[in-house]
Amino acid sequence: SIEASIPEGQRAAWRKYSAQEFKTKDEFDSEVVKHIETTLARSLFNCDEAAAYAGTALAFRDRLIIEWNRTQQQQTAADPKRVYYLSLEFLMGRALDNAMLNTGMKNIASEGLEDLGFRMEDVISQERDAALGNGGLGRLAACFLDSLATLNYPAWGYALRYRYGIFKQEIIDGYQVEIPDYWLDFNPWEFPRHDVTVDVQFYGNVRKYTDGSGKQISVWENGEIVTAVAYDAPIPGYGTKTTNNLRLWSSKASHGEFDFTKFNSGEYEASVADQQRAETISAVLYPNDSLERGKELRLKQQYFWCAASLFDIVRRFKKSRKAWKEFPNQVAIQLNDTHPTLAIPELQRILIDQEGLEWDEAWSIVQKTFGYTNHTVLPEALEKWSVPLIQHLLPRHLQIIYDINLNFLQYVERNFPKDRDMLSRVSIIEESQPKMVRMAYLAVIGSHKVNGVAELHSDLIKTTIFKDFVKIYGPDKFTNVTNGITPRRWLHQANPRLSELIASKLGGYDFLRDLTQLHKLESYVDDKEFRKEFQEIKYANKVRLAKYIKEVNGIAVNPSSLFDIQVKRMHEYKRQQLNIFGVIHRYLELKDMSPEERKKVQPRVSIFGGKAAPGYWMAKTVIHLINQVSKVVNSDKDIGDALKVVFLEDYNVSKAEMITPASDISEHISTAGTEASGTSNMKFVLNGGLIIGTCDGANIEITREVGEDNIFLFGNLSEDVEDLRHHHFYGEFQLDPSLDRVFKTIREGAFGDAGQFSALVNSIVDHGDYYLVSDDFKSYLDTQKLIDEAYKNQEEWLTKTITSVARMGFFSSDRCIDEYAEMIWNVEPVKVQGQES
Ligand code: F58
Repeated sequence: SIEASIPEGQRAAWRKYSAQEFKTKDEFDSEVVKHIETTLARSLFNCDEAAAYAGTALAFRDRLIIEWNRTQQQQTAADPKRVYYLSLEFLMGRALDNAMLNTGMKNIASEGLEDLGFRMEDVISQERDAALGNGGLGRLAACFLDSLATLNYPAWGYALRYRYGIFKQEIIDGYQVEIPDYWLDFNPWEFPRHDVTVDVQFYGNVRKYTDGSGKQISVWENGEIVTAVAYDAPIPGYGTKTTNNLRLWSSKASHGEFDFTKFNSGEYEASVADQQRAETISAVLYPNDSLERGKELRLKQQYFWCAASLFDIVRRFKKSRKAWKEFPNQVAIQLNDTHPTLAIPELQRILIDQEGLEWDEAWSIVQKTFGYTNHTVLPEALEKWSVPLIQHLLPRHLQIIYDINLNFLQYVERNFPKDRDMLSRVSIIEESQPKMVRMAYLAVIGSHKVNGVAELHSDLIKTTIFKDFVKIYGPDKFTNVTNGITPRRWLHQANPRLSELIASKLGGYDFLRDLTQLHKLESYVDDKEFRKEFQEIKYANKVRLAKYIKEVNGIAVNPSSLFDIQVKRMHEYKRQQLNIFGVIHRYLELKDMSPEERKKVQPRVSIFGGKAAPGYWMAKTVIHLINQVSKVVNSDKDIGDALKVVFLEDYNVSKAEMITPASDISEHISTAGTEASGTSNMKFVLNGGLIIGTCDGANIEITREVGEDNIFLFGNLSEDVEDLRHHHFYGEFQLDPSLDRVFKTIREGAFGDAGQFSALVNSIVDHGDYYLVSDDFKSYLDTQKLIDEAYKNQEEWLTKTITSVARMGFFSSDRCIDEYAEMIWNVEPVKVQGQES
């Protein structure tokens, strides 16, 4: 063993002084004070909340790194098959609360902080979010890391260490303004590994020659080198000793700071420019949640990250000195969407150009190694890169992609000799001007499994974008893994009182590791005391949100109103416009009523939140309209509490933790067939809110689990979307009178300059209503009516919400990860032992 190589005396010294995890309140306090006084050079006399946060975070960071080290040592010794989750985005949010809860030390820390004169909540709220993601895709990756560690899977996440995460959103005069999110000022959760670096090549040319044995050799040379430096972030599991690793790559110039040769010869600016160009690669997260096409820097990010990660993975594999054919038995790589697809030609390149394997042998290893998760069927979001760009940036990879394509098309031709069109349909290369590489096809061809993220979505990809590939490979290559969410963050952390109430009935917190146990709550549906507490918790969560709204927006909302929430990225397919048109309709109806009638109406607060991609003009227009409606409605004396409209700025993970538990109704109202899954729908129901939704994404599985009586579904079905769009195209439709009235009101300038909203209205009236807002409007309004009525019967409402919570066990990301592990990765957990054992 490794231990035996170290003399006993040294071993004893190391063991004696080896770092220990704090176990008691006093030990915790001693760590915090030590960090405040030494690491931070502060004292009792100048310790503010920020310093208290820093001290606490550093104490927990030490603790995590002890467990991290132990985990890595034991996993190295066991040398099991590992999972590598490649995702350009990890929307982690805050880490401290999560670390405290997952290690089970939050109570001790709370008491400790109190001794030192601080309140836990204030300390927690000092932390900025790690916002390395756009939306659902990035947050899913973060939930998966939590589940992988909790379930003891030996797993690594790989991503980029962006200097700027998703922008901070400010609303100024009703418009979105983007502020850069520089988040690295103080980040106690990362460990720079200046000794773990990878040199990554770009540009250059390929030289071919034939070696002595007649073998064709390709050498990629004369390129530009950029160095990747690893930064590691520990990922603690809940109630386990496993602490996994998220490795983020940062780019820097390969010659260190700046090039002194150039500098000394007077090329001062050029030498600094080189350095900056290298650092630019990992500088910023692209803020588009539906694709930005063709930006060279984005492609550079993708390759930089794939190359560094694969080098790291291969390096780790090679330490075990196993034969190459063992690679897929040691390594499973999951591609989170097509962003890491270059990892496929990169692994092929390493195997044939550097390790000397034959093409076929290498390709079989590649296919067994990769799995690909698709998150969208929207055509505009499917990634394509121009052939000339790839040729320029990655000349060797383009050759390999062409060879992959050639082999694949030959295979298709042999098997489908009668279908000539098939070849051009499935070719990785789209014969356009310029030619394009279809990344999703490359990902399908290079993987052994392809999965969608909810049942409807997985069915849709098989019948639309990947239809031909189902014929070619058979249906078994395609599968479904319905998304899930971690109950640690989205119940225990976001809603501690509800978590505690559940624990009190279920005999402890085991349900946080096995969420299906929630079903036992059904026997408390009629328990008076339980119901009362459940209801009180919801109310308290609404009070907390109301306070926040008052503080930030200056709007007074009544916590007894029905809280109707739609928070997610702003996008036409998600249809926030449908929601706000519905709000305008409600406003007009209220205005029509007499004061007496108005009093009988169920009061409602419509709450919106979400960022628009900076260049997405239509999404920004919807934000503006919401804010304008908010201004008019909230200041209308006739309306009072009957309707309030709120736009919460800068929606992010930590805000979601406060907002989610406060909903009565949340909206998941995408055009059927467009939202792959959605995951906030799950979070809202798990926290005792009901949802209004279309038959789309995971809404369908949620309905199956909670029962049709406990969800408000409306709208057209995905199978009818094509026909409906056709009708619009031929002008065969009648605008619903209520929607017509809403549009008239907007056009009359009731919400400010009508010109600002004309394109939005026209997209529906004149330009085909691609997202079918008009087709679903009536059904949406009718369903909102039902909700008003249902909410008036608070007892029944409560029964619905409790029953729903009890039936949400399926949606844990733990279930999801176990499915990936079994169906796609073929990996087993490795139990990490504690210090004493
Ligand atoms: C989301 N995709 C889906 N993409 O829209 C959502 O239905 C699903 O629940 C979630 O993935 C998890 O499966 C998504 O968030 C992005 O943000 C990409 C960012 C990079 C550019 C392309 C979109």
